[in-house]
Amino acid sequence: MPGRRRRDWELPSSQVTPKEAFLDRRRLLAAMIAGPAAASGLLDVPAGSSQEVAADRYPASRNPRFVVDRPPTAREWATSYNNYYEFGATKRVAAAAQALRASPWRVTIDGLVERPLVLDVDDLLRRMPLEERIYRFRCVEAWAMVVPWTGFPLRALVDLARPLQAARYVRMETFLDPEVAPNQRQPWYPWPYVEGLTLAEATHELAFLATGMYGEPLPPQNGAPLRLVVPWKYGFKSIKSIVRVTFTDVRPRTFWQEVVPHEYGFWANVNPQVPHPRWSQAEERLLGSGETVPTRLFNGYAEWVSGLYRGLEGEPLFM
Ligand SMILES: Nc1nc2c(c(=O)[nH]1)N[C@H]1C(S)=C(S)[C@@H](COP(=O)(O)O)O[C@H]1N2
Ligand SMILES: [Mo]
Repeated sequence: MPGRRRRDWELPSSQVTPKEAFLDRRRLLAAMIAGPAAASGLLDVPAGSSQEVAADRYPASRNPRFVVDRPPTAREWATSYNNYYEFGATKRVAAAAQALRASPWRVTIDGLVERPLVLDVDDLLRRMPLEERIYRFRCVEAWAMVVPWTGFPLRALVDLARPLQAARYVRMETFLDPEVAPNQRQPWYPWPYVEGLTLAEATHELAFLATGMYGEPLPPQNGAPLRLVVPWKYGFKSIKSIVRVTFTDVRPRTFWQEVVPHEYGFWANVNPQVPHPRWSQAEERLLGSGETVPTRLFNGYAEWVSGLYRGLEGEPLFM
């Protein structure tokens, strides 16, 4: 939170050696149960205590590399004006989303990897170097916000997964449970929600897996317990409540691509000069203040990410 003091047991992120923190795969794996046992139903995640263990990781130290020239959006706005179609097609889904139980929660890592894994999300985040990053966020519907996310780089998960040479894409999937999310009974949507990145995007330092926001664990409506945040892309790429991460050599067909292929593509990078077929993307409305401001190329992250797209100019990079 703005102005909060770092607790003395929290290391500033500059003091955390990424190698030590991310790549201690053996120790992490020792505490987790690997693929085959879990797949055959032998995984036994202890219930109860894990939620509290994870909660004491908040707030995490802010990484000063990731700041924004606007104040964070009021928490009340960011947590009550949401897109989460599993719980309804309006922005007021927070109440319905309370049905989501974020613990225990397992994430399957499979596909083109050295060894498939099933991870308990509390185990995972206890071992990841949680940090806070303030990012811009831009929905394709032309509203925007600034959010202090807590989480860890997606790259750390990729390193853990050890993708094979042939892997070129990372496909991510949201939970599927119509008992919890009644809108998943609507057959005209291709449930579960799916999103994807190239491996180059997924290992870019801005690609972030959020487990919290505003110094606390993620509320259900914002994608608890684990959601993607890719701030240079339209918000629909930032898939919520992830249960599966698959490494593949095939470009994933994403949820919104399936629903409206002529409006939403795979890349979905923010560009004020490329209008949506039904509206301009030149400006955006800030949640909370309601102020209208110009949209920026790659949502203000062009210096960071434009290198990712060299040689891909023939692709529809901005839809
Ligand atoms: N599973 C899932 N993930 C999702 C969505 C969704 O409907 N279902 N909506 C997306 C869209 S369109 C946006 S703008 C962001 C909204 O995130 P927020 O509610 O945290 O602002 O979530 C994205 N991730
Ligand atoms: Mo969105």
